[in-house]
Amino acid sequence: MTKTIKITPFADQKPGTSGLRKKVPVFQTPGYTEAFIQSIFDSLEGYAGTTLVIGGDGRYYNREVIQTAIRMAAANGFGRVLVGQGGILSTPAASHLIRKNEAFGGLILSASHNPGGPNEDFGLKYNVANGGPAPEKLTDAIYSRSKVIDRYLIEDFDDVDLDRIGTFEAGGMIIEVINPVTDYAELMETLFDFDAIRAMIAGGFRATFDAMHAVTGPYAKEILVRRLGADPALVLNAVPLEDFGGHHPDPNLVHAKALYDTMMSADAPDFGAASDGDGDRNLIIGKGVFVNPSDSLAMLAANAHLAPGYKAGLKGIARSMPTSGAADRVAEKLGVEMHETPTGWKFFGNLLDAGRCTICGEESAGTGSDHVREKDGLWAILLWLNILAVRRQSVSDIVNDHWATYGRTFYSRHDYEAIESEKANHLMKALEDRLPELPGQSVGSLTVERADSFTYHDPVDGSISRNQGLRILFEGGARLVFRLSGTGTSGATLRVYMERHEPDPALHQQEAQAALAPVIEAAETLAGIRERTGRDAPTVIT
Ligand code: G16
Repeated sequence: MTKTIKITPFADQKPGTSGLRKKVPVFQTPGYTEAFIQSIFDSLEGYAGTTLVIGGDGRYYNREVIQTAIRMAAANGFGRVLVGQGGILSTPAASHLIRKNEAFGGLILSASHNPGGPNEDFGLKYNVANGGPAPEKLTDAIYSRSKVIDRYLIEDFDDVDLDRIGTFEAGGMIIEVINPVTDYAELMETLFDFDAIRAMIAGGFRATFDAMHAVTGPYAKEILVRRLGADPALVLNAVPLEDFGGHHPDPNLVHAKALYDTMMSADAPDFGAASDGDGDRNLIIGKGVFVNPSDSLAMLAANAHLAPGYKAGLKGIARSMPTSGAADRVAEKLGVEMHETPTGWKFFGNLLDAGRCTICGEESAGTGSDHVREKDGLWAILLWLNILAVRRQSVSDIVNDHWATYGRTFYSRHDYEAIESEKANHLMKALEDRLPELPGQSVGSLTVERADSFTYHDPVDGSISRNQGLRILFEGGARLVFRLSGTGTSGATLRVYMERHEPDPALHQQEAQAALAPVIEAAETLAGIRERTGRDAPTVIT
């Protein structure tokens, strides 16, 4: 029976860079989760009788919200839901399922790389029929609706057994509990040369993967171990846990330090990789060499034609604005379009749908292609493996060769996490106010050429997104970007992105922080980070 439950709206349901992310106790506030889900449904049109995909990264509270979402989908008139067994679906697998089944959309329950547990983070986002995150127009509509919503609809039936694969009927709706891995693994087989990768591994190539106790464990076991023959002992932390074993499932050099240390040791495997909470991010480390995500995007784009799914070449490349310009040089050489979008995978959707780009990437450890409409951690790892199998060179050789061809773009991001929102806003405002007077000014050894607040004009639908980060471009091509993260759940996170291109191969082996020292100094001089935030050093340097 459908029940209509009265509620008072919540003022804080504004989706961020990737859906709504809050602490678990906030989502547990009576009516909170329901109000947000109903605001999503109320912002959609024409879904009666259609299919909705539901799944999450397995974090604490995942199962409870999935039961609520299923009951609400039934009450609101969906005809069928597809839900991953155990409530599990990686974000790219969910994107693929939406596309493959021509679903109306999907609810993805994840706070990505943020920690999980009773007092940690939870998240909820809606993906549209192309499999990608809801565009800004829709997230704005959801937020507007959430401010006035006064009721939600829910069916009254027993919990669905999420652990049993099968088809059930409840509340007038079909519920299919499906294997979360099978369809995704099949898609990967169509894109990559599994025989070549299998032969490389059989020949003694050692690949290790850290699933960080997050969603990719089952995917890695099926694809890397069962289908490609990788040593199961080298697939680490493969059991998804509600609290990710107490760690941050964030594949960076801080939270995947054990993997990094292994890869820097004398008897390191040939290839090391990790993914995040919901399986859309990737970390790539060769023996003795970390590949920064901006470089990884450029290297994957330059070599993608070596994999069967991309042998026809690329239609174009897209990157988020704060991502380094390394990929631009590849696009130029290939003679294909290059697009610069705001941070957030949702901005790639239109370009991919319109066939304006094939590969996209972000500095925040995300790379993907037009096979789905999300970034895809295992996809990036498999593309690297495919390239390694064809080129028969080490990661380090491929990296050095790329730099020799295109020059090296030194790149780093400094994060100042959980600073007071007011302080962060003041810092950004003060810097923005100064932008018009900066061109021509010297900052240490650098001279400002141009400074602006990034505005994106979507070439496909003409929409305009303003205030997407402050850019300071120096003569000679060095660049500094400031923006506030849209994914944190406590206070504000200031991100400062630095880059500098170095054409001379004799200077390519410098350490990134040293190579970027003048740009790092300029960041402090221009924004007064220490004084304004009270922080002496960044929380995380990547
Ligand atoms: C999300 C978005 C990405 C974005 C990243 C960081 O990733 O999907 O597009 O680059 O957040 O965003 P911010 O700098 O605003 O924190 P994920 O993996 O968290 O879903």
